[in-house]
Amino acid sequence: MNFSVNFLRTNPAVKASAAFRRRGISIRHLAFTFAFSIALLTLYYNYLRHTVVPFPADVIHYPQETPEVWEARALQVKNAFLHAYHGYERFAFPKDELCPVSNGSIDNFNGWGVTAVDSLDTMLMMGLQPEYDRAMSAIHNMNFSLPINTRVPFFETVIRYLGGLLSAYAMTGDDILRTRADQLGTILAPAFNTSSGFPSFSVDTVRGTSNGPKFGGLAEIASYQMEYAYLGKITAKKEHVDRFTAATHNLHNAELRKYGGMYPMHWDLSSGQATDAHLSVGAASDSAHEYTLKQYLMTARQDTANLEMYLRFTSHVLNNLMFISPNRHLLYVTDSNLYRGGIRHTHSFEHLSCFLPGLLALGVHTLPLNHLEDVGLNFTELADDLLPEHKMGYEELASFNLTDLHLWAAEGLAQTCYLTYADQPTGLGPDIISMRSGGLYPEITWMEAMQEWKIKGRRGPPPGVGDKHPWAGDGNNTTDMLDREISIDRRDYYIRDSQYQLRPETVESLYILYRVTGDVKWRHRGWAIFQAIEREAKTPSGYANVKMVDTYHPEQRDVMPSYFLAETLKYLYLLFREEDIVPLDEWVFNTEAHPLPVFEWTKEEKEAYGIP
Ligand code: DMJ
Repeated sequence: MNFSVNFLRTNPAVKASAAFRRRGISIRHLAFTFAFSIALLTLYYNYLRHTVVPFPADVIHYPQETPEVWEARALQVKNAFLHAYHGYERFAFPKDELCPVSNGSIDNFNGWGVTAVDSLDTMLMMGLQPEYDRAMSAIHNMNFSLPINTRVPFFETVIRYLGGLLSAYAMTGDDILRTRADQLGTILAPAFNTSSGFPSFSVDTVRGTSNGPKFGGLAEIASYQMEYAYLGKITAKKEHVDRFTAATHNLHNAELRKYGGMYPMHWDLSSGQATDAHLSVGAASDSAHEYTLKQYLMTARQDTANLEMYLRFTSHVLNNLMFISPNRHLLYVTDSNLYRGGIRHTHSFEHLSCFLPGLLALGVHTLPLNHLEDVGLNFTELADDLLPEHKMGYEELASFNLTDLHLWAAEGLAQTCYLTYADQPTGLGPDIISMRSGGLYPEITWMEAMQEWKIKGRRGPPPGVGDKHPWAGDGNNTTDMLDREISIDRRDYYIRDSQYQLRPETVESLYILYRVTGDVKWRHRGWAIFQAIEREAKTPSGYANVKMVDTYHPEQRDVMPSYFLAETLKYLYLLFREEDIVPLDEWVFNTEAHPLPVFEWTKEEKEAYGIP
C-alpha cells in the first residue's frame, strides 16, 4: 500500500498530469494538441516542405586545364590498362580473368580467355599493337571447344566475346575476326530454340541444345540485337539477321498497357509475355532498355519500332521512377513493383542504373526530341494505348521542352552517380544505396518537383540538376552511433551494398555527357574517380574490387572483371582524350563498351531479310 502511494507521488507522468489539471489543461486538450501537431507535421512533410524549398546549387569552380594536362591524364589511364593487362597476361592468360590479389586465375566465362577478347578494341584505341598482336595469335587458334555438358551463358558470351570480336573486326577489317564471330554466333544459336524466340539462359554448344529456366530476365533475353544485326550485315547470313528482327518484333508487340509502356523484369520464354510487374533500369533489366535506342541508331535511324520503345521507356522512367531526395535534393532513379494492389517504389539506387544518364544524353545528342514529326512520330500519341494516368503523364512531359528535360534528367542523375563516389572516404562508389524516402520522408517524384519549379517561375536550376558538393559530414570518422546515424540521415541515403566492383556505368555516363555538352565538370569528376581507383583498387598485378567503400583503408577482393578493361578504363581514356576518336554519330557502343559502326541496310538486304 505504502509502495503504491509513494509510486503515485513520485511517478513523473502522474505528477505531470496533476500539474496540468491544476492549470486547467485536460487530457482532451492534450490529445487535441497532439493530433493537431501530427496533422501539421504531415502537411509539412507531404506538401509544404517541398512546395517552399527551392533547389539551390553550390558554387563549384572547375579549372580549365590545358589540352596537354588532359592528354597526360589519358596517358595515365593507358598505363593503368597496361598494368592490368600485363598482370593478366603474366598470371592468368589464356584463362578468363586474373585474380589480382593472389595472382591466380579463374575460368568463369567458358575459359576462352574473356579478358583478352573483351580488351581487343580498347587496345586498338590506345594504340597497343604488341598486346593486340599477342591476343590475336590466341584468336587465330580459338576453336570454342568445351567439354560436353558445359553451359555457355548466352548473354555474357554475346556482350563480351561476340561484341569484342565484332568491334575489333569493325576497326581492322581482319577476316579472322569475322570468321570467329560467325562461328560463335552460330554455336550460340540453339539458345533461340524457345517457342517465343527469346533466347534461353545458356547453351550446351557440344550437343547444340539450350538450357535454363522457362523464364528469363529482361536484360538476358533482349540484349543481343546489335551484335546479331551487325553479324548479319558483315556475313550476309539471314539466320543471324532473323535473330534480331524476332527480338524487335516480340518486344514491340508485347502487351505493356498495364506497365505504362515499359518492359518489366521477368518474361515467359514460351508465351513471350511478361510475368511480373517489376519495372527497373538496374540489374536484370538495364541493357534491354539501352538497346532500344542503340539498335535504332546503329541501323542508321531506320528502325522506328525501336525508337518508339525508347520513347515509351524513357517517358515512363521520367514520370514514375525518378525521385528527388529529401535534404540534398539528389535526383535518382529507382524500381517499382505491385504490392497489395498498389504500386510501391523500393527507393534503391543501383550503380548499374548509372548507365541511364549516358543513354539519355546520347538520345539528346541524336534525336529530334522536340520535332518527332520529322521521324514520323507524334509524342503524345505514343501513349494512346496506355492507361489514362499514363497518357496524362505524357502530356505533362510534353509541357516541357523534351530535349531540355532529357538533358536535365541526364545531368542530375549523373551527378548523383558521381556523388555516391565523392561522398565516401575512399572516393569509390558503392554498388547499391537506399534513398531515404517514404514514411516520415516525403516521396517526391521528379516530375512533381519539376512542375512546381515551373509554376514558381523556374527560379534557379531545375530540381536535382544544380552542382552539389560531396557530403562533408560523412559520419565515418565518429564512433558515436547517434552522430553517425544523424549524419547518414542528412546525407539522404544509407549504403546497402558497399562494394565497388570496378564497374563502368558512372564513368560511361560522364564520358557521354562530356562529349554531348562539352562541360569540363564531367571530366573533372571522372578524374577524381580514376585517382580513387589508383589509390584503392590497384594491386601489384592488376586492379581489384574494393570491399567497403565507406571505410578508410578497405580490403580488396580477389577479382578483376574483364569489363574493367573493356569498359571502365576505355571510357576513362576516351573522356580524357582531346581528340574524339569514337564519334557518337558514327559508332554505337554495345552494353560492354564495344563500339559497332552505324550502317544502313540496302534495298536488297531489306527485301531478302524482310526488314521494313
Ligand atoms: C557489364 O558487363 C555490362 O555493362 C552489362 O550490361 C552490365 N554490367 C556489367 C558491368 O557492370
